[in-house]
Amino acid sequence: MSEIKLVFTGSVGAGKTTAIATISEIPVINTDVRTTDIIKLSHRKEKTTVAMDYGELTLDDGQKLRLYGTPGQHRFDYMWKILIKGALGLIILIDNAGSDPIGDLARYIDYFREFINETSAVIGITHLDVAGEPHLQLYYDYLYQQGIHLPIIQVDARSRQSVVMLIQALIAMLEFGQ
Ligand SMILES: Nc1nc2c(ncn2[C@@H]2O[C@H](COP(=O)(O)OP(=O)(O)O)[C@@H](O)[C@H]2O)c(=O)[nH]1
Ligand SMILES: [Mg+2]
Repeated sequence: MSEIKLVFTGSVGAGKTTAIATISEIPVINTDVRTTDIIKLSHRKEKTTVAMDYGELTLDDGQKLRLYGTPGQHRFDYMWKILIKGALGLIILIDNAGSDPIGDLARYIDYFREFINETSAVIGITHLDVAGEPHLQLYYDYLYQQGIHLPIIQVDARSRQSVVMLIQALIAMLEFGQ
């Protein structure tokens, strides 16, 4: 049975931990701690991931997905390098309700540029139900300026169907060797 490692990364509060928990068929391993315990986060989150999330999902064809979530905060970015090793695909989640979502995307694209060029990635924009702006077109404009062609998909990390669609888009790209 083949196994595929996928990594979820993206801004704090975008929904990485939730997305993995929503689709995982095993109880997720997660290293969330209360934000007040580690840092005064000026954010609406009670908990944040300090090391990683881990879950698993078996597709209909028997392929097993190993799902890793990175901590969002840049102060833990040493974990990003560790988690991305051996990964076949990257899912970048961006919180559309954040203070600078396009800037967030820019930072993750910059950090993972080499990986994206060598393998594959999809971008999921969350919280569009609570923040309609910026429109997806602005994200496309940014990628276009960067000469990067990746799918950008609206996603709600709380919805299994929504997260599975995002993953299927990534798998399809892997199969086409993009
Ligand atoms: N309204 C709304 N809430 C979402 C969406 N996606 C995730 N959330 C919520 O956002 C919060 C932060 O998610 P979390 O998974 O901890 O983010 P992480 O920091 O990326 O791991 C949780 O309360 C989720 O239920 C979305 O599309 N819309
Ligand atoms: Mg998290």
